[in-house]
Amino acid sequence: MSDTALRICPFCEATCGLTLTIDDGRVTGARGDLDDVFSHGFICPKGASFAELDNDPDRLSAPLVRRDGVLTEVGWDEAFAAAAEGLQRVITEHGGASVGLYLGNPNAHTVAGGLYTPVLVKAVGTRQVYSASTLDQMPKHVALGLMFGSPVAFTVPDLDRTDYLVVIGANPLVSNGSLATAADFPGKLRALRKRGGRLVVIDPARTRTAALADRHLAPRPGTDAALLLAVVHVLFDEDLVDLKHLAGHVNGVEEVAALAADFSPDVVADHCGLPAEDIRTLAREIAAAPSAAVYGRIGTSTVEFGTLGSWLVDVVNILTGNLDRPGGAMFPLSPIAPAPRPPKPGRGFAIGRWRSRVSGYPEALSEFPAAAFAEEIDTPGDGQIKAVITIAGNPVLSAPDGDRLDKALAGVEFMLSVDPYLNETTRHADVILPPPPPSRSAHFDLALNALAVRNNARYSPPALPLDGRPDEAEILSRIALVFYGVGVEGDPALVDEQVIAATLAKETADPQSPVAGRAVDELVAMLTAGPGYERRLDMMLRLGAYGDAFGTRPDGLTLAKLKDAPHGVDLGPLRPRLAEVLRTPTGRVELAPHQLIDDAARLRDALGARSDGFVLIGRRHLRSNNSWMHNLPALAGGSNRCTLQIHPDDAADLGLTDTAVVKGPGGELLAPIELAPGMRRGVVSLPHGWGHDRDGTGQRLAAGQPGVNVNQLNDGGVLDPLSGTAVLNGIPVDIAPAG
Ligand SMILES: Nc1nc2c(c(=O)[nH]1)N[C@H]1C(S)=C(S)[C@@H](COP(=O)(O)OP(=O)(O)OC[C@H]3O[C@@H](n4cnc5c(=O)[nH]c(N)nc54)[C@H](O)[C@@H]3O)O[C@H]1N2
Ligand SMILES: Nc1nc2c(c(=O)[nH]1)N[C@H]1C(S)=C(S)[C@@H](COP(=O)(O)OP(=O)(O)OC[C@H]3O[C@@H](n4cnc5c(=O)[nH]c(N)nc54)[C@H](O)[C@@H]3O)O[C@H]1N2
Ligand code: SF4
Ligand SMILES: [Mo]
Repeated sequence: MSDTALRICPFCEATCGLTLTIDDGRVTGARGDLDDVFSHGFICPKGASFAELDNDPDRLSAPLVRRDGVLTEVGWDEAFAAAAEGLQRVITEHGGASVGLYLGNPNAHTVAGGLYTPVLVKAVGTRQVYSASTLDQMPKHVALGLMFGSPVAFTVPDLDRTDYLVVIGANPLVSNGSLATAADFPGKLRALRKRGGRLVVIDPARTRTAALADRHLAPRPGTDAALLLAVVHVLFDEDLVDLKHLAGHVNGVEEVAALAADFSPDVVADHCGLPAEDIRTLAREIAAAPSAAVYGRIGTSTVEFGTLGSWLVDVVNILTGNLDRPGGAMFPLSPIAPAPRPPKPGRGFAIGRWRSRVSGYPEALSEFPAAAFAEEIDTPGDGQIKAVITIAGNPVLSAPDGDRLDKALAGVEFMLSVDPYLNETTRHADVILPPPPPSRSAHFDLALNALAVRNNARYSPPALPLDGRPDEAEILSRIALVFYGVGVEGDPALVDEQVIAATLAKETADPQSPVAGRAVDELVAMLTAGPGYERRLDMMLRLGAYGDAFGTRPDGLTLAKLKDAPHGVDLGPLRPRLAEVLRTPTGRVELAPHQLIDDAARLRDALGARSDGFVLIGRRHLRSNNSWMHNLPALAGGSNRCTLQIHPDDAADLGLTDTAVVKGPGGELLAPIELAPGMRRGVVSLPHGWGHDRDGTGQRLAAGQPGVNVNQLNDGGVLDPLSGTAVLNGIPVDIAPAG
């Protein structure tokens, strides 16, 4: 007899509810949960492959420890002891500051990543912290921090209600949405058009999302900031600025007007490769729409002017009065966001509080650029990284110049990876601690609920028992205990109880907290009796915006209530809440932070400096997920291939028939071409996450169709200066026929 279990899908930001089929203690199928309050049955090919991923025979089921140079399966006690010994050795000799950490993307999709990596980073006490954020959304964090005083004050397009949506540099029909958590993004875009709304897509490639749009503008890559600044120019020039409810809450409008004065559509048209009239029409339509939202993602973020572009997305939303109102760009309210306090000025936001050792890059959100990880490992001197910990990441493929990082990692004194796969990065580890498969982990969206286009709360307990292995919460807690000085054999519950005690002490002492003045012991005793992560989630929910405030609001949320609602709790449409979110010292939106105004000088210089060579961009595929899902039969093959997409006329001009040599600033590679009539002339695309041809990895299917590592074309020398984010889109390349 089959059984079923509900499980939120952790493979992308859409957070679809899945119904898993379970036979004989293993997952055998997955379909969309029709009753899920958020996803209503939507599913994509990756979610549908949950069983294959869960049961992948190449997934590590036991820890690996390097013995005489060879990674060898050992028991958990031995592996933890080896991890502790290796780390301790380096800490004793070089100090905790010599430990470098790299945190990869799936940390945003696991309970362990959300709750324990912050504890671990603090316990290690190093400034050598790197993550996929500087290959992704760091520009947005910096822009939000400077504008709103909080780097996590994300807005999302109010997809269900907007009349006019501009998607710039995103392809949600394939990615299923990012920094905008919306299960069934495709359905929501169709619904928008059906109710008479309009969709504009700005992308150098005619993507599936662009094909759905009322209008597709195909600019030259890397020019979104100039394009958006020209939109701002038109808004001022044609007297279309209308702050509406935001009037009186925004500083710096004149400074933005002054900046935009130099960037008329006619001035930027050549740089952007678009007719000036198209830019004017866009600005007029955004201003005229009853409600509108501009939504930008990777193509606006991982580019030379990433922070400027990410900022200007919100500048347009603000100048047209579309920030923080239904149908516009709104701030979600996560169930674990602290209960709102009365508005008060914040301390503001700073970047560059310290700088990296080798290239002097400024920190952003206490991280250095992922593109600088290798140089901090392989450059000798004081402060050099001597030990590396990677958690859920594969920077050898995901960051620029993986060959250099590959060599650097081979030379560190000790490396620990927490990862289910032996891959291009983890193959260098001395110890690999594999987390259990997703069916044996609990799920709660700590990060993504704060980006949801409709407020909701859902919890999935583990669908299957752990079978004697530690979960990832325990793995990360035990590593933290090494740095606490307690030792790896300590009680991992210590970590949770310490966080709980510290959080509740702070809350009860805060006169604005819903638990002000109460006894910490009393509150601790009220928490659920489950594992530590459940106790922490219960605490966060109860202190949160919808929480029961530990009994004060009996109708409020607790973890027990979520467990009683396995399809989730709908918390309603987004509602205006700018005042709660603002943390600037002035208590107003800072539309013109000086760092951004100053950085625009680079943009001015770029306008005159265009070259006519080819530029490279990236793309994603519905059946691929960064570097780590190329090992599943259901997802591999077909159109999911690592090809160089190029316009047929460009291919003909170059005499390309099958394979091209592509040369970039960081190296060259051979790739099969794929004719793509939807690609802008002069632009080519290669997907990332491929290049599975290195020795000593353990993903057999992926190794059989390795593809090439696009990031080897990139030397990582060009970063968005404010955020330290690598330029991954808009890279100059030379292309020629192979042979
Ligand atoms: N199926 C699938 N889903 C995924 C992932 C995956 O690998 N596979 N990855 C997940 C992750 S980690 C993330 S961060 C999200 C990303 O989510 P998205 O940002 O929606 O993903 P992309 O498909 O990379 O879309 C970026 C688009 O920007 C375009 N572009 C490139 N350069 C420029 C430019 O200069 N200007 C403009 N306007 N457009 C440009 C590209 O052509 C591309 O269509 O997707 C997530 N979802
Ligand atoms: N050229 C180019 N490069 C890019 C991009 C691009 O668009 N173009 N996109 C960038 C973006 S947006 C991102 S987010 C990065 C991603 O960069 P990374 O996060 O470095 O790479 P991933 O391929 O996502 O690797 C995820 C790793 O997590 C492991 N993993 C999966 N599930 C779990 C789990 O539950 N626990 C643990 N501990 N590990 C797990 C996988 O085995 C894999 O090793 O790539 C970036 N690189
Ligand atoms: S869209 Fe994302 S969350 Fe939904 S099933 Fe697919 S991978 Fe999972
Ligand atoms: Mo990402």
